[in-house]
Amino acid sequence: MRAAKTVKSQKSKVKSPNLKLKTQNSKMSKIHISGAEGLYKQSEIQTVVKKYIERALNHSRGKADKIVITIEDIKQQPETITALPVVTIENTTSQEGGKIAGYLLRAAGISKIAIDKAFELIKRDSMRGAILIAAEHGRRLEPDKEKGVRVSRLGITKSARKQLSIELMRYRINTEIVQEALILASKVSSCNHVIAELCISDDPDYTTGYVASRDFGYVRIPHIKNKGNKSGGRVFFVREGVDIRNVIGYLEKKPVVINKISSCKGIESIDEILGHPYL
Ligand code: PML
Repeated sequence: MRAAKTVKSQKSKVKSPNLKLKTQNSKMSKIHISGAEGLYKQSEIQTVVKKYIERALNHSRGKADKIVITIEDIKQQPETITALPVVTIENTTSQEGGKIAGYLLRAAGISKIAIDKAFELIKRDSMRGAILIAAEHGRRLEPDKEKGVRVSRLGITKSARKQLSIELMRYRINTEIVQEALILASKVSSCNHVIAELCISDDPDYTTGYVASRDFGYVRIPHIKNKGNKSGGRVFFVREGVDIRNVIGYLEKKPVVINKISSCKGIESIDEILGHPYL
């Protein structure tokens, strides 16, 4: 399901080629409000579609004027995976949040140049799909830079969802946003060619982001950006030299379902998460 609304872009001052400031006329543009998807049995479709419609109509980001629902018959048997373990780090400022994300990504083996590039791209514009960056040289890899990569065909079994809710409830983080982000991050990290992921929400009211990797799981960073900031996105750091079509094929097309949950933790320090003092 995807929901969007049309808004008037505000008048803005832009620099014309001869460097004089001029005012642009306001334009209409579409903004993304909500998106969700899953793998379900045929018998569950009616209930799920109803839930998606309710969600699109009552979203905190505003009322959708366009909702698109697509139902697709998936023939391929899904691969089953275990969800990443969830842990939360404590931080108070976005500067600190950015530094923590950087430490974790460095510890996962991502170069500084690739990390800086990821933050620069996320700050520059919010993309619907994810950005792929080569973990060492920091080159951008996805062929369609406008669209990015849309992680699709992912789900969770009913019993695993129940177990996940129990785990997340222990730390008072059992929300749809956390569950869906974890499902996505678990599929992404199950792709052997992806080393780590950085996610910053594009919702201006949601300041929690995460760094995920097979090495240390799904690490939530509560203040990775300031409230009111609309920039956000996902970056997947990919091993150098891999066939990028295979990576995109797996992320977009391979059906993957979570059938096991890892035990989650509450708040931990970066040293506890990494298992050794970082500095
Ligand atoms: C999103 O807006 O969908 C991304 C949310 C990422 C963080 C979720 C969490 O709180 O763990």
